[in-house]
Amino acid sequence: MTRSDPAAGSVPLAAEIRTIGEQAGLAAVGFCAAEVLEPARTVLHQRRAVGLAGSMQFTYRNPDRSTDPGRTLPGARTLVAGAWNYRRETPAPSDGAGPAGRVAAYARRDHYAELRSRLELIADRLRADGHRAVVLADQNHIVDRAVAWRAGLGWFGKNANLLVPGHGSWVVLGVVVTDADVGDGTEPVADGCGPCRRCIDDCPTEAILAPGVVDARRCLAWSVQAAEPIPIEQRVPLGDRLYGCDECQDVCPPSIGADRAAPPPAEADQLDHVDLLDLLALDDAALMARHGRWYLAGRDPDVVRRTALVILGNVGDPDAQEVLRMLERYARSPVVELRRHARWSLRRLGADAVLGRLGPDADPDVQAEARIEVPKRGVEAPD
Ligand code: B12
Repeated sequence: MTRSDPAAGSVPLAAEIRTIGEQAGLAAVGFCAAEVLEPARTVLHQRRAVGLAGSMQFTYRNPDRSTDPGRTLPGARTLVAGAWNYRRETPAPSDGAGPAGRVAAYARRDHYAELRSRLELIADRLRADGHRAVVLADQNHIVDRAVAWRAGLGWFGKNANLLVPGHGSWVVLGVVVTDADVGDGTEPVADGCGPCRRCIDDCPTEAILAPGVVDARRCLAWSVQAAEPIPIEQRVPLGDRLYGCDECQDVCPPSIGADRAAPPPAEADQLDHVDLLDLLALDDAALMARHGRWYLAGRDPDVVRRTALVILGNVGDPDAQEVLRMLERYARSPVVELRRHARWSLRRLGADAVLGRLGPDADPDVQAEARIEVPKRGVEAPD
């Protein structure tokens, strides 16, 4: 429990760990006993059973494993949770740039690597005393938010995100699982949402079914990662989102307030917008070299291409020949999913001449989609 250092006196391990994390720049550090994570276990089983997980695997693949720290480290006694604030200044898009897709804030640089390296400092301190320590961040071994909540880092927002006082939900979360006994743990943080329900009301696809309950099948953050086609009813709400969706955080008063109270570091984001024509011109190897850090089902570069094709329909200039040429090229692809999304965008842009030249698609699913009306740009029904 304590470190014997004759010069410094005895510093409780918990305080020392907290100091190591905070001095390394973590937004919050806390700890709790390494017990089975209920209610997360029950919730995972229930949501999977009723289909809310869609085709997601992650922590849903084996809920009993991902809620039992002892399965990662036999003899685990303590979970140390850490939060890393990923909010950064976003430079204004440059004038005259081509159509671009937006990247959610957490995915603009490798914030998980930043978080992990800091948690490793804590793990190293524990190892120095002969303890075992395993760092996890966004892996499938443990439900990070459930640990962070227990460890007193923040409260569960109605959007299911964990909000850290002073930082909002602009944090990624990780855990050190250790067999060290760090102490009594930190008290959970009280709810900070009150009656607010902005995230529920403003979700573009009504994916938050009830406070804390996200239907992944409707969540744009999942639709842009999943193997399945982007559901047709989500393609207009997708807007210009290429990877991730921040809407339920962008409208969240404590998250907005956190930005105002403590402006994000001036260090610019690396990748807030991606030029779509540029991306769609890349071959597989070049595309994965740029974006392979993102989760794309099956590590399939066509997952991000298909999203880019839909965005071209939502934000591309209907009169720009380079946009129409790119969509036509993909509408002739041997890959049915690319043809499907390219055709949808040609219809969204009202590119009748190109569609006439293409004729009907050979695939029956794509033909069936052609019978569903696509809202043409500029003539969407008012809210
Ligand atoms: C699967 C997953 C997703 C899925 C499903 C999200 C979901 N809500 O479950 C998809 C792909 C949609 C997704 C999206 C995003 N994700 Co994600 N995702 C995960 C992953 C891999 C597992 C999450 C999980 O197990 N969920 C299952 C259920 C059990 O968890 P839960 O929804 O949190 O359930 C709790 C609440 O419902 C709460 N609860 C129960 N009853 C009630 C009642 C009330 C009133 C309330 C308020 C709460 C509440 O208790 C439940 C159990 O703990 C984790 C990484 C990890 N290994 O943990 C990252 C993780 C959750 N994702 C993260 C991020 C950043 C995101 C996005 C913001 C990314 C983006 N910008 O696009 C979005 C946010 C979407 C959202 N509003 O949830 C961060 C969250 C950080 C934070 N501050 O909370 C995590 C923790 C990754 C990390 N290590 O930092 N994600």
